[in-house]
Amino acid sequence: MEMRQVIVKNFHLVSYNRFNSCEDNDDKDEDNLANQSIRNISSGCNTSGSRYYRLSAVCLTLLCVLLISAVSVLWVKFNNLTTKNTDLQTHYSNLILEKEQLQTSYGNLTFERNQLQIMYSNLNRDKNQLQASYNNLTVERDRLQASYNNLTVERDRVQTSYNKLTVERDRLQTSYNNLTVERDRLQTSYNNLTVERDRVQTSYNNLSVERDQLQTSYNKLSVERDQLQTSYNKLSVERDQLQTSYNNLSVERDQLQTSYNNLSVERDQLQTSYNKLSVERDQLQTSYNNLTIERDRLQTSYNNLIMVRDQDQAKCKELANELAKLQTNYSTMANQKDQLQKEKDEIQKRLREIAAQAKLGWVYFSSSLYFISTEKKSWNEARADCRKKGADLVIIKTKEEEEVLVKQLGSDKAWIGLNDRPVEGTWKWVDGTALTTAYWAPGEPNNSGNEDCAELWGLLDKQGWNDRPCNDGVRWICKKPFRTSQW
Ligand SMILES: [Ca+2]
Ligand SMILES: [Ca+2]
Repeated sequence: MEMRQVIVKNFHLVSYNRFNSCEDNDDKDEDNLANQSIRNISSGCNTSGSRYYRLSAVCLTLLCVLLISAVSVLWVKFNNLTTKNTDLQTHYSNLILEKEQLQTSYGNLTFERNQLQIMYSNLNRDKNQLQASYNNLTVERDRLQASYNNLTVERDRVQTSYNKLTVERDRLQTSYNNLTVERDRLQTSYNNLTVERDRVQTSYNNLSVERDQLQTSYNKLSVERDQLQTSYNKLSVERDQLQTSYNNLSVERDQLQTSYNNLSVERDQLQTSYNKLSVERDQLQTSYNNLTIERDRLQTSYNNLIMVRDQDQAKCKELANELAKLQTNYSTMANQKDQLQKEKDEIQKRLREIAAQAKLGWVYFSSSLYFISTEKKSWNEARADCRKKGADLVIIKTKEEEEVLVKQLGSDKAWIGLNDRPVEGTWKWVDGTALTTAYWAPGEPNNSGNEDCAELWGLLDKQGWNDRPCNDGVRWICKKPFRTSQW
């Protein structure tokens, strides 16, 4: 219905425009065909108005019929389109539903695809692991195969060795059996030998006793042999003398032989004598040989004795030299002993003198004697007392001397032989020498109240020298050299 109202409205608008265009025909002359018609109509308007209106009404009627037909056609088409639109709407709804179903299916499929993807990844990883395991197993299998081959070879070799060892073992078993029999035999022999050894040991002990006895006898015989050797030497000399006599007699016998040539008996006798002499000669020859051997032995002993004697002589010379040295050392030590004895006597004498001085109150230190008074006097009176004692007030020259005097003085004060009375500030010792090394107490000398004489402080908190008015009464220290000659 709406579509129909729109179409009618458009038709009235077109008619109205056509009517307006008749009124404004002077202004509208662009389109050629329309302008021609309009000019014809305009010219008709001027000529015949009724005809124009009838023609217009016919045209309008025709136009209306035409429009109604068009509208009908359009209405039919619109209905068709509406039906199609409804169908399309239904179809669209179905499509939307299908799309949603497909969307759900797509989501399910995506989920399943993801799961499948994960499963695929897992399977791929498992596959890779299995592949790696397979590769490792392949390598392992190859290695085991190689090991198996090696073991097979080794087994064959071991089998061969086993066979050899079996044969060797059988051989060794046989040897072992033989050795067992041999061992039993040796054990028996060993037992017999043990018994024999004990018996031999006993015999050895007996023989040792006998050997000792024989050694004793041998020593006795050696002594006797030496005696016999002496006797033999004497007899040799006598034999030589007899030999000389015998030679003389032989000469005479030869002379007699000439005389007794005719006498066979004598010749036989002489022959007999000759034979005897031959025997005797042989004996003498034997004795001569023995003597030669004995002489060589004695010569060797003599040479050894000469060598020992030379060595002993050299030792004697060395001992003589050492004796001379010792004699010299002894003389030197004797002199030193005398010197030391003298020094000892001197020291003992000095000690006695020091002890005597100590009884008088003097103290010894480094070849000097010191007297520390118990009284208190002025510096002048103190010095006069020292001089009366053959000394003077102390002159301190070394740190050791200072320390000894401080120790002897104890916790007190005493005059020393130092003053600056002639020239203030110029300190001099009592022997006139200038002060070079001083041991003043801290802050001294200060000449506080005209202090011109020096005292020694042995106080616990103050040690050293102090200048002090000379008329003050304090203890004092005298010093004199220690000379033993004067005592
Ligand atoms: Ca002074
Ligand atoms: Ca002072």
